Amino acid sequence: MNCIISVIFVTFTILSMTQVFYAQEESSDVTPMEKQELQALYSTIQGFVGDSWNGSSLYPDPCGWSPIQGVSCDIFNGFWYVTVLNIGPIHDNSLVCSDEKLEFRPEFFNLKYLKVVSFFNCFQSPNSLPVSIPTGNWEKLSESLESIEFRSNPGLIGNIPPSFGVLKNLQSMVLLENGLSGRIPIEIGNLVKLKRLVLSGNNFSGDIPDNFGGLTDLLILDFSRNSLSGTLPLTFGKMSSVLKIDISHNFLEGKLLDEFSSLKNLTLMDLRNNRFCCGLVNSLEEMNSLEELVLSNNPLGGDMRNLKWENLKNLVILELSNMELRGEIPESLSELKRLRFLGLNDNNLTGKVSPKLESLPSLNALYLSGNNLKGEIQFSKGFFGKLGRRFGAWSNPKLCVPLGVMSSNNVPFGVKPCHQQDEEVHLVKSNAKKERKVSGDMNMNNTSNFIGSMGFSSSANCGNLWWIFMVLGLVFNSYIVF
Ligand SMILES: *[C@@H]1O[C@H](CO)[C@@H](O)[C@H](O)[C@H]1NC(C)=O
Ligand SMILES: *[C@@H]1O[C@H](CO)[C@@H](O)[C@H](O)[C@H]1NC(C)=O
Ligand SMILES: *[C@@H]1O[C@H](CO)[C@@H](O)[C@H](O)[C@H]1NC(C)=O
Ligand SMILES: *[C@@H]1O[C@H](CO)[C@@H](O)[C@H](O)[C@H]1NC(C)=O
Ligand SMILES: *[C@@H]1O[C@H](CO)[C@@H](O)[C@H](O)[C@H]1NC(C)=O
Ligand SMILES: CC(=O)N[C@H]1CO[C@H](CO)[C@@H](O)[C@@H]1O
Repeated sequence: MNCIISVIFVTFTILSMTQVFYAQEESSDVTPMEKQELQALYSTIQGFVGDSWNGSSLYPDPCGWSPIQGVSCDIFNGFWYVTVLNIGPIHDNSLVCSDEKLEFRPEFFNLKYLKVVSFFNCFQSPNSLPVSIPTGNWEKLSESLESIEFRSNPGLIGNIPPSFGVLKNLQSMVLLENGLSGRIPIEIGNLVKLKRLVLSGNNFSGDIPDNFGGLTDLLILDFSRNSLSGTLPLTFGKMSSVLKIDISHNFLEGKLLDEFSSLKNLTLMDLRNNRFCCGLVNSLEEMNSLEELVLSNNPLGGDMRNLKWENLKNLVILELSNMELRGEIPESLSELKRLRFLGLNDNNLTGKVSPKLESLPSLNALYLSGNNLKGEIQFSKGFFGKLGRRFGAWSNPKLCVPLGVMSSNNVPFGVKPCHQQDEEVHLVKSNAKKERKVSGDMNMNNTSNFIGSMGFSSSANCGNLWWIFMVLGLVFNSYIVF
């Protein structure tokens, strides 16, 4: 018995010894790593996760048999080098930043083959432990670095260092939702290989530099949710390959550019919540690839009919609310067969609502509220049914819906029935005393409809309750009268 156990034990020992030997042989012969590179990696990580992290004991062979989550390596000239460094809680066993002292150690810049670096949820305390992006030494990474990302780091403050301009192989710069501020350095315009430039959700201020037109490979430009001001640089039109431009939620002003017409591949343009003025420009209708055009909340003004909307055949979302637009809603909108969302609310649009809009096969949200539209909305019950609460037309005093729709389950919120209006118009012509009386009665008889139109109609159970409210209202009214 004992003997068998011993034999098994010895066999196991021999087996595991071979394995250790084999592993050591592999790590020394097949995956050598320069000592300087190894130390640079440990020290860099320690700067972010804290001194208690002992890399050499936890991960003696980080590019070989003891990999670190978030770190990748590659072989150059027969040695392993770190190419990817991701810090932050992405996976369960990711490197997580310390909540005490955090720093960029100078050794970070010795990782000379570093291609991709990212910091997510790392620098958290803008008040007690703010950290800034180092200003020097980036030239050491200028050949290698292709992607740099700081995302959700409220404790990362200060400016974008102008020395980022040396990172000439950079293809992606994402500085999303940090505490960064100051101007966007003009040097960023030198990074001609950039495909993605995201500076959203910081507090950058000042102008957009006027040399960004040189970024001819750029696909995504997102400067949204900052404090940028000034006008759009004319060179924007030179970013001919760009797919998405989002500069919403800033203080940008001036005219929309004629140069937009060169942006033939643009699928998204979001300029909402700025101070753009001076009307819709015809260059908009030349961006044939546009799928989403969002210009809302700008004092733009102008007449929608000046554009050939039918040219924007790919449009899926058209959001033009709160822009001081005048004139009638152009019928050409009904040629945008892919349109799913049309927001024209809170403008000064006049005239009738074209029944042709119903023919848009994909439309499932239509907002017309807060305008000066008039007449009968000639959509079918089925259309109102399809849109439900995604149809808005309230606050158009002269607009009404046919009685037939009023009796259905999808009475549009806050729009009165046409019949009542006609009655009133008719009654105005008869004597005033009678009118007031009769019209008062009529209003009472139709109150249920009015309430229905305020959006409560769907809850049939409330019917009784509303009746009680109406009776109470009657009593209350009589009380006041007497
Ligand atoms: C880290 O671990 C190594 C090997 O286990 C040990 O020699 C060294 O003293 C440790 N360093 C620190 C700072 O604890
Ligand atoms: C953003 O920057 C502007 C201009 O520098 C400043 O006035 C404003 O207070 C800042 N906003 C925040 C939220 O820090
Ligand atoms: C626009 O997109 C097309 C198709 O994806 C591509 O072939 C073309 O090169 C792009 N144009 C520019 C200017 O990048
Ligand atoms: C809307 O347009 C009408 C008619 O052009 C004009 O009288 C009115 O002042 C405008 N309202 C606003 C808020 O601009
Ligand atoms: C309102 O309803 C009452 C009771 O059903 C009816 O007597 C009255 O004529 C109606 N008023 C009008 C204006 O139709
Ligand atoms: C839907 C509905 O009941 N509407 C009524 C509103 O009041 C007028 C005149 O009193 C009636 O003819 C409608 O039937």
